[in-house]
Amino acid sequence: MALTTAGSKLASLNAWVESVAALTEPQQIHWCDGSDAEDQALKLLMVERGDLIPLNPDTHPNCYLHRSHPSDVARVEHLTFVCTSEREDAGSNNHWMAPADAHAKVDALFAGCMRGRTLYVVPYCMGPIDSPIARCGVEITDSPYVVANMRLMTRMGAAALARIEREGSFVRGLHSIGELDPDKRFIMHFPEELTIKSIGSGYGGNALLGKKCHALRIGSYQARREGWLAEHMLIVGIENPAGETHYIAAAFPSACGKTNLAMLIPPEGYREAGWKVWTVGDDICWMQQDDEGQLWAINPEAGYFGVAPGTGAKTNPNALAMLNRDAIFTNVGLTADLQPWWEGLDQGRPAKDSQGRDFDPANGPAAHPNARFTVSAKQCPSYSPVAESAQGVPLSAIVFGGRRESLVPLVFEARDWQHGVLIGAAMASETTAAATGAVGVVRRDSMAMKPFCGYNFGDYFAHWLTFGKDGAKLPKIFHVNWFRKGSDGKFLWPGFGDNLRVLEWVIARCEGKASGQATPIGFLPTPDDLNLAGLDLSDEARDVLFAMDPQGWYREFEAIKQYLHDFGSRCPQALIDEANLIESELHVLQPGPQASAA
Ligand code: OXD
Ligand code: MN
Repeated sequence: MALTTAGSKLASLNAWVESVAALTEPQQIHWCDGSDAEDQALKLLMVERGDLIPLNPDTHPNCYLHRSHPSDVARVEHLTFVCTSEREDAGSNNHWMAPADAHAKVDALFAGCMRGRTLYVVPYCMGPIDSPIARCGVEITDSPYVVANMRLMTRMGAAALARIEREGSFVRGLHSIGELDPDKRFIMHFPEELTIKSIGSGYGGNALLGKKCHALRIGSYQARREGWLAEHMLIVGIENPAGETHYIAAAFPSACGKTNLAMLIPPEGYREAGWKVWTVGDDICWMQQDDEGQLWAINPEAGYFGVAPGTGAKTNPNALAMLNRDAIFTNVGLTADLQPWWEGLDQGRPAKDSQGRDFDPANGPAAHPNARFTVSAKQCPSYSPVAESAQGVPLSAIVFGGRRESLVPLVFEARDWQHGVLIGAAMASETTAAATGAVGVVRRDSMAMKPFCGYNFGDYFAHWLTFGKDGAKLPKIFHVNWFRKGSDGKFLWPGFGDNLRVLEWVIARCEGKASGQATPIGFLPTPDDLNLAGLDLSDEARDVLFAMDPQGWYREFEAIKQYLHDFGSRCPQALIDEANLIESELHVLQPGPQASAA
């Protein structure tokens, strides 16, 4: 077995690579430098093996299609474990396995799994390479597809290795495609050891270990230990006509439009008036608090791993504009002239479906509902000029949101930080295709972190509360719902670019310039508080989107309290008290005998 490069100056890194090689028995080892030449060579190799299909060089230069195994198209939450010494530390929000058992289980699968294959050592940095908020890791993988994606999604290669050698510490991620067998698939996290072991899947969320595994599961654990926050949030800058930019971080569950919101194009009237939207990140946000309590945020990622279906000229023209060069597409359909195709794209026709069969609507959509694109963040036309800033961007607001067809109004604002943390903790949403399992079922998804928090949610809520120090210059917290449906089952709010109307109110509230009505669940705008000019909202939409239904919310708070109680003594009492207070205020508003009983 020959090292193709000299390894690193860090003995602990070399020793780890050697021990993994002894276990997995690769044919050769390649230390990735992240160069163009390396990337091109890997892509050539994958094309030769049939793992990548080059797309039309005229319309999509340097773009490729990858088709994954049909059983390997999404995250597998039931096979994802957080392996802390104490079960309680992982919490009921995670699947747990004792670390020794988990190591034994996966190491048996890793034994000899790279025979005949190349072991790639992928040093990467999550965040701008010179940012104090950034953290580094090394992924070992036997998948060149993973290497090519990691190069787009992280700062990968020589510069990251230099930082790792300087700092002497890094998160260890071991990945192998293994036998690509769903019965031998595990995504194991060992937060106490800053280690990840993932086998049996090549799907991004399971295999690009910098993303969900490091930046969220291990990252959230590191963040609690070190006093910061690692969140499943987009970061967007909204520039008003006066040239002032407010940064907003927003948490939505997977496949609820984070990428679209991060790249929003203002409606015509707003554009003419001079509003601009700047994309900092579309999925993950790491935040640190300064001495004044201000939260500063970076996007730890360097690219977008976005859901392709539904991305079109109306929903996300910025995304479309960045996808016509240097991109990797996974499980999309293909036109006859080798252009990528998915449902929601306004042009072209599919000739092949995501599995490479001749397209036949009887087989379902051409693109898999969780088909993805991977592309460098820099290709986004709205990429923020400060997205690479080492200190990050200062946050004015944090927005939580879910996919709720009933009850939840378009937008409301928390009274204070503690109430905001409760709003985040109580978040619920209908499930999507980003994870294997039933779609459309409402489940609680605190801060959109249910699949991603690397420790007990009770401790996580307590950690969030620690930022709410007296006098801290904290962002205001809001909740939005773009997905409310009317009696005809259709969405009541147009969404996409028009979401800026809601963000304008959010910013005006942060500046103390807009009014809101106090209700037990928080401050709500009236239709007059939002700029709805040029929108054709139905009477039902005007009634429902801005209303608070006390009876429905009373029932919701009973469920929220039950959910919090399920975390037992780890759930901070302050959140339970806050929920009790709101519930009693809602009780008073109930019609009939209940109200008089209050
Ligand atoms: C993602 C997800 O891929 O949340 O971002 O599943
Ligand atoms: Mn996500």
